[in-house]
Amino acid sequence: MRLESLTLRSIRARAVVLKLKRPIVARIATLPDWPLILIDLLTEEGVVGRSYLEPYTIKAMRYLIPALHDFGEMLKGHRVAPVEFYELARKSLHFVGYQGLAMIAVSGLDMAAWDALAKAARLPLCVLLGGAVGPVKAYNSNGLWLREPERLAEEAIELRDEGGFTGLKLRLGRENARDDLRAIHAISASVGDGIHLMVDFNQGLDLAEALRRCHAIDDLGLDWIEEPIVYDNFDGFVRLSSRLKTPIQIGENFYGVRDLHRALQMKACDLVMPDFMRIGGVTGWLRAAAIAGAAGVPISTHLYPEVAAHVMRVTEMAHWLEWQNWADPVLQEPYKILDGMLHIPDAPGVGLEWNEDAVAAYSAEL
Ligand code: SMN
Ligand code: MG
Repeated sequence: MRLESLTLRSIRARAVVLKLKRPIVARIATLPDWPLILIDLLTEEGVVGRSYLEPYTIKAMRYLIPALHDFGEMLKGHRVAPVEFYELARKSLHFVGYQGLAMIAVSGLDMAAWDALAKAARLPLCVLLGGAVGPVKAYNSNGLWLREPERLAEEAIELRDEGGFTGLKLRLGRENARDDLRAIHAISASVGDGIHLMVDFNQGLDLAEALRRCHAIDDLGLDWIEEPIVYDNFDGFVRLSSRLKTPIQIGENFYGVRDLHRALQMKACDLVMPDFMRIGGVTGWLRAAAIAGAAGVPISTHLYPEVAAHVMRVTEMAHWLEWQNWADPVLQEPYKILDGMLHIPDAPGVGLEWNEDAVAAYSAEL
């Protein structure tokens, strides 16, 4: 099959709501459920490109699904060309803004289009992008939420042993800073020295509090401190990064590549970790990764471990892949972790196929 013969027929977007094994308890929200939008990009030639979006709230799916269906109408009959789709879809929503929900919908389309293209070429996505199938270094982000510090010691061992991980992320931002310290100490003592520890405040602090609480954990050898303050306060992040020894990590709330560019120009952070539904899918990632590469800033991924693994294989300053496998219940072949490395299946595209029985079981009425 010649790639240019791939023609979009329609887009199908379905809502499912999964239960989390370890409910999210973060400073910003408590979430027992994990909603997903499953996207199928159907082509005239029979190839189906697949992606999913993780919009955090069930309500957000009410706005995103119609936008995805509108893209399908608009692009019907077009050759599947992800970069062109990206531009056309963005322009079609520019009156409501390039960021927020518009960017999330575009990102979902983009990831499905890249998957379709790689499937048509019968290549894993990372190979289509010029890389090779291989392992990707991952940390386990499946748990260590804001629970009682003493209970985290056992959970940390469980998480480490889920896949021989060498990195774990815990969440901070408890009412009392001393309880955060107890959590860090309990986890370090249980997993030992060889494990990298990242911490995430989930935007929970104001700047004054953040300065105080980040200084208090600055000598603990943490790999990074993530989002201590609200995501769009770049001036605040400049102050924090310039005063702390521990690297400041931001980026899961960059809406598009310009946010990353601006953060790096301002020296708002030491590390970046774009999220695929906000940076602009694969197209947005490739552009972001080029900027981080030129700036010499290590770049990690946020959620979407399957797509993340593929693009990390072609990312100059690839740092850590965030492993969380919350979409596994609806996947036919969940990705596997071995010795702390995520292994990309040697299959065409990204390698996402839906388990339709599970999709029916978790299907959500909106
Ligand atoms: C996070 C991810 C998903 C839900 C809540 C919080 C977190 C992370 O910010 O970086 O993993
Ligand atoms: Mg985070």
